[in-house]
Amino acid sequence: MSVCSERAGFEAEVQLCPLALATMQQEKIRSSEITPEEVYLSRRRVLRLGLWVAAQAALVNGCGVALPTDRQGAEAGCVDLRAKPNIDPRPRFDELGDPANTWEQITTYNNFYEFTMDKQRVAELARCLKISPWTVRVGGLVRNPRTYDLDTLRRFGEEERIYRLRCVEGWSMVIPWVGFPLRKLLREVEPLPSARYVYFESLFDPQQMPEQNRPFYPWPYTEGLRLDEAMHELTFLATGLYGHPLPPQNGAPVRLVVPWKYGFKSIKSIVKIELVSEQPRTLWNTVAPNEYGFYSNVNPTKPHPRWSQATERRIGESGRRPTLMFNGYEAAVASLYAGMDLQANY
Ligand SMILES: Nc1nc2c(c(=O)[nH]1)N[C@H]1C(S)=C(S)[C@@H](COP(=O)(O)O)O[C@H]1N2
Ligand SMILES: [Mo]
Repeated sequence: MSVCSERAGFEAEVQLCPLALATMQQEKIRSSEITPEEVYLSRRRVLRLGLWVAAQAALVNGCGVALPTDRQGAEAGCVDLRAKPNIDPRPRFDELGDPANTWEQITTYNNFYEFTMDKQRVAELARCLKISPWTVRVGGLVRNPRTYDLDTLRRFGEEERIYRLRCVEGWSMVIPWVGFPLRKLLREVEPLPSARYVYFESLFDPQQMPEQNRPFYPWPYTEGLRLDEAMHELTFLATGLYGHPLPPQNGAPVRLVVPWKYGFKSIKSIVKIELVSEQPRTLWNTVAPNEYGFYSNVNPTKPHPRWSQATERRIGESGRRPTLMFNGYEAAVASLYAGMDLQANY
């Protein structure tokens, strides 16, 4: 299936962001409640829609909106979006037999709100993200606090994991990551007995990340796991994709992947990991605690307050497929939640 048909599907998708939804529904909001930011956003949305329609009419490239070449091409420190990486052509499948999504699909439909809420513009806006030098500071309640650079992270080895990624918005992909289990790193820093949670922080750099200059979200992007979740064999730190280094839009140079949880738990472009004793604050849980719980395990029987989670659209497929409990990883992870009420602890 081509990228064109995906664009059509995109319109049907719900959006993570409660603010964006408020914008779309603003006719329903009394005008006195509309802040200048919301009005601005809605104008931009209208403008963008206009551009999209114009581009469709012009049938640029047969289907897509062509980027001006200066936003695609090679310059120092930027990814050349026209250069297609050399990928081993053998088909890849997840353990349920579903084919991996293509490089093209995985790198052109992204959520990375520091850059934009427009999934199809993340690649373009993130392409000059400076990923070298890069350090990840690991500290808090550990015996051996340590700052890792990319070379020292590579010592943990590189293996491929083909995981499903299920976004809370109701779409999914199968992604062949490269990286290593987070627990290898955690074992090296040696959590103290008082450590019960792991806190993660993304890069905060408003010069590079335009949305961080706006007041909508409590930047930097933050996430958290219980220590036993973080130590689980499936919990992964990815540094690559399809055998290549991670592109900026997918969270270069290093991002978390927690395949049984909604995609937003898989925090990108990590600069800090801290072992802590109390459940840490996370961006989405701070913005809308009733919509985005700390656990956020994929659960088709627990609807999001604004939409059902029973089905999903696999990118590249038409129609919807049932969503699986724990995103299909139930046998591996259900024991982490033995005795827990999963409706209350969402
Ligand atoms: N720092 C940061 N991490 C993030 C996000 C984000 O906006 N910022 N989006 C999350 C969401 S909602 C999803 S679905 C996944 C998307 O990962 P992908 O673009 O590599 O598919 O990244 C997650 N990690
Ligand atoms: Mo997501």
